[in-house]
Amino acid sequence: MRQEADLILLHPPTVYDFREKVILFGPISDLVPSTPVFEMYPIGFTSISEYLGRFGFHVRIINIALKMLRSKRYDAEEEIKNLHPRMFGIDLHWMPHVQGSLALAEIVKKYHPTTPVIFGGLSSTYYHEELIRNYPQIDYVMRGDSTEEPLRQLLSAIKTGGPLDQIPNLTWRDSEGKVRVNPLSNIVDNLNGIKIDYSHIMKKVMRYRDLAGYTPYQKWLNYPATAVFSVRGCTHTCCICGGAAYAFRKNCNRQKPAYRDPELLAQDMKTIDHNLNAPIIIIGDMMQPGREYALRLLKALKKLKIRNPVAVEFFVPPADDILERIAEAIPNFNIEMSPESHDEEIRRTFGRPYGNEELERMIDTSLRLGCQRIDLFFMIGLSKQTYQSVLDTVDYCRLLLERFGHTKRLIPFISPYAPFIDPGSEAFENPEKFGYKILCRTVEEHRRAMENLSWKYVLSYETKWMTRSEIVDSSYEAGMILNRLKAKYGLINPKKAEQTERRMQLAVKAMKEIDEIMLLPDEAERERRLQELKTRVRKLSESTICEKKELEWPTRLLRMNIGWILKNWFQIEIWHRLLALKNRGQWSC
Ligand code: B12
Ligand code: SF4
Repeated sequence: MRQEADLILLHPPTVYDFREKVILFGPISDLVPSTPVFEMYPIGFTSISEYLGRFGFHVRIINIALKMLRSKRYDAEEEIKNLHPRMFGIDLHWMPHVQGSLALAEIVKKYHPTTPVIFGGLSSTYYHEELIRNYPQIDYVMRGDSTEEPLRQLLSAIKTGGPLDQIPNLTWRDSEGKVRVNPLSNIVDNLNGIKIDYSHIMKKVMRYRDLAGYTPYQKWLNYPATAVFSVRGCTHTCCICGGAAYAFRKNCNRQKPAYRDPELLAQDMKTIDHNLNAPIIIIGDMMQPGREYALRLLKALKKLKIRNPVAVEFFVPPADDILERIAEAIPNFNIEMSPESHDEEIRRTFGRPYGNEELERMIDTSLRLGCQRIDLFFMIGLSKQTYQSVLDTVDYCRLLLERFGHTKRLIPFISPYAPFIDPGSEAFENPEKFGYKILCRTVEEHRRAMENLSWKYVLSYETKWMTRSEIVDSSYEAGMILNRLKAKYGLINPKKAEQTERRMQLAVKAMKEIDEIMLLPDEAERERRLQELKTRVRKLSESTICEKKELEWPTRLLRMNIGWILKNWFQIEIWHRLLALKNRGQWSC
């Protein structure tokens, strides 16, 4: 069989096949660019592809979730059937993909029983033994946050039939069916050898003539937001975060974060700036590695004259002089901040050690310095948070808008922590300490939860202070009040606000209907009523409690470097033709 790639990385939808099912996903993805199908693939797919490419391995990425989303007629099985790589990789990075990842692996095995299937990502790392033991469609799990080099070693071993027991980070099943867990010893201590290279992706799009397969999320071509990574790991431990210092230590054997040198990070941004006039988000707080790091980054950025809108995130409000340097270095800067709650005790219990005074000082200074926009994210479902406290958070947003709303540059958001509590987070491991009750523990429990009809039943936790129903109800109530506040302060136009409110009302109604339908004794009648709800439900799961467009940072007309694309397209076309001739025996080197 001709192998067109050494490794094909497939990104699944959360639920396979979501197009056939009735599921009211609710506002689980309102604050990320994806739809509830979470079609965005892990950014690590691109660093894996670039790294393995350096060693002559061909890697292809196919965003199955996005292709299914784009067209009802797209047949994922048919596409998979016609692929013939040396190995398939499927991400189970985010736990909400658990149903989709396992189903996709089954399809791969149905058509390619002898081709190995590897899983990877943070959730796979946490559940590696359970995955290998209970799911025969998975042959390997590559653990850890940095799998580029171990994957190279695995592909070499597969190619040459070499042994697997020396490959770091690998969990596998041996010929006797025994689960083998190799040491998790490949832990990079900096990100200087790992590249997120958008030009590499553009070349691959052309190489495989598959734009949809590489598109990160549904609306990317209209609003191509990009990211650069300053870090893997984190210095903080927010109690419900599966990417916290605590979780990385236990799960990925990472004792401290790995950073990318600030000058290289600035250069990554310049490359994006050159090819795409797209907003760039710097993932990771630049203050995390220390003040010196932030100053070096800002110095390099100032020199490189980045014109794109840039969003920086802070875990703790930075000092005023850092904000001043940011304003000098980045003409169009935006800030992302997640205070989670207005209540300082709740915020501290969550793991964010700062008060409202510091937060407001940062807002005031940044707006004065010309910050284009500050997004503030608040969350529902926190330790010590009651229903009333959720409403008080919205009231705090009102106070903030009274003070800063005239600038139209402060945008508060509120959304539930959903659908799952992160496996590996401190609250998942010690729920009683934080007042959480965990409703899903195993892979299988999470998988089944994803198949529930509405997000109330998908939620994998409740707290000592709120039941699942209260988390759901307070999410809609808080969402409605905040939506009206945004209209009042001119952050969204009144028509959009009306539409969002209407969607929320319909979602509340649909959830009640689902509850009633589930009580119907007759199965056929239940199925009939559910099918009736299907189309309505799909429309209600996107931009539920806020409009997705609200997440977009101010930008000039988006621009792509057409010259660059055409030049590469031309080179690749010639290459394809020569290859075709070679395959027909008319050309050889
Ligand atoms: C940046 C980020 C995002 C970005 C995504 C960028 C991207 N496309 O990857 C955005 C903001 C969009 C995002 C969204 C979400 N996120 Co997020 N995110 C993060 C964050 C802050 C950093 C992730 C990171 O550093 N990745 C770098 C490394 C670890 O991953 P990577 O390079 O992509 O992949 C490497 C390995 O994981 C592995 N790997 C990954 N996939 C595969 C597949 C195979 C086959 C193999 C072999 C290896 C492999 O190899 C890669 C290269 O070495 C973490 C928190 C943290 N500090 O880690 C949360 C985190 C990963 N996110 C999380 C969650 C829950 C989400 C959402 C589901 C939240 C929501 N409800 O909306 C969504 C999902 C969106 C989607 N898929 O469409 C949780 C995951 C917990 C869990 N185990 O489920 C985390 C841990 C913390 C958190 N609560 O935010 N997120
Ligand atoms: S939520 Fe907290 S622990 Fe998790 S990545 Fe962000 S700052 Fe770090």
